[in-house]
Amino acid sequence: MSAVVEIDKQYREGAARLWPLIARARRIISPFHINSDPDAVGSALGMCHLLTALGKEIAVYASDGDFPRITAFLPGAERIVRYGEGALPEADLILALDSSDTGRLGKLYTANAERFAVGPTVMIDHHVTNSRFGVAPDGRDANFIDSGAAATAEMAYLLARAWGLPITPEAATCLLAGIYGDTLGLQTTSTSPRVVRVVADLLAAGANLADIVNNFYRSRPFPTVKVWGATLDRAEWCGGVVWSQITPEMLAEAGAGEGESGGVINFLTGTKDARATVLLHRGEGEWRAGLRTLVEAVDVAAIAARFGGGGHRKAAGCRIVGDEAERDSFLREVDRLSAEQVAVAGG
Ligand SMILES: [Mn+2]
Repeated sequence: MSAVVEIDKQYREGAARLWPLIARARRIISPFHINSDPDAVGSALGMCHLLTALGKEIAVYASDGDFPRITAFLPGAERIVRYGEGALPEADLILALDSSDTGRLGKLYTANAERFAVGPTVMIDHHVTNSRFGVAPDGRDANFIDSGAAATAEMAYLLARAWGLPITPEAATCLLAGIYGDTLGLQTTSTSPRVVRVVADLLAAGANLADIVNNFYRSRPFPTVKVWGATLDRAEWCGGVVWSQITPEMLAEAGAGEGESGGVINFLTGTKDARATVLLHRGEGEWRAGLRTLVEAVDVAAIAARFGGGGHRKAAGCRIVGDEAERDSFLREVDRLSAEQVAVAGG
C-alpha cells in the first residue's frame, strides 16, 4: 500500500522525542478518559494493536470502568480493563491518548497520582485546552499536542507512520473509528485535507468502514432510542439556547446505561435558530454539561472554560456543581455569553 499523507516536521520531531520512552517500555498502561467516546477508545486500541505487534504488553483501561456500546465491535475491545479503584499494576509507561487533563482520568488518576507525576507518562492529545501532564523520568516534556488534528486517532496514525510501524487492518479500523467519532463521519469543520488523507490511508490499510458506519450512525439499541425520545421531548429554550437533560431516572425508565445516551446532543445541535445547545447529564450533586454550537461567532470552549471546563470551539464541556438552581443560572450564563460573542463579532 502506498500512503497518501505526508509526515510533516512537527510529527517527525514529536515522534522522535516520544519514541525513546515508548521503545524502552515493555509493559504499558493506556488509560482512556471517563465518559469516553470513540476517539478515546479507538486511539487507545489502535495504539495497543500497533505496539502489541512490537512485543509489548499493553493494558487499555477504561478510567470509569465503561466505554460506549457502539465501540464494543472494535477489534481488541474485549481486552479493555474496566478500572474500579486502587493501585494500577506495575508498568514501565503510562500512555494517555485524548485526555486533555488528569481530571479526565477520574479516580484512576487520583488513586495513582504519584505514578503519573513520576512518569514516564506520555500524553498525546488534540484538545486546545490541555494541562500537559506528560512527563519523562528526567523531568522532560513528554507531551505531544496538535490542536489542528481532528481526532487523537489522526495523531496516533501520523505518529505510527513516523515511527515506521506497519498499520494492520485491526489498528486501521480502531483509528478510523476515532476519526469518524470526532468528525461525525468527516462532517465537522475540523475535517481537514490532512485527516481525509489519513482516512484514505486507513482504508487502504484495510479499515472496516462498514462496521464503523453501521455501529456509529445506523444501528442503536432500543433503550438508546427511548432515551433520545425522552431527551428530545424535554428540550426547551433558555433565551437563544436550546437545552435538555438526561437524569438517572430517564435512563432507568428507558432501561439504558450511562453510556447509551450518546449522540442525542448532535441531533439537538441541529435545532434551527439555536445560538448554542446544552445537554446536561445529572450526576450526584452535579451536572455534566455538553455544549455545542453551529453559529460561527460562538466559541463554546471559551464559555466552558469560564466554568472550569474546556474543549473545542464548536464542542466543549464542563461540570456544574449543584442543583436545579445552579443548572438554571448556568444556562442563563451560556445564553448571555454566547449572545455577547455574537454581538462582539458584529452578528
Ligand atoms: Mn478526541
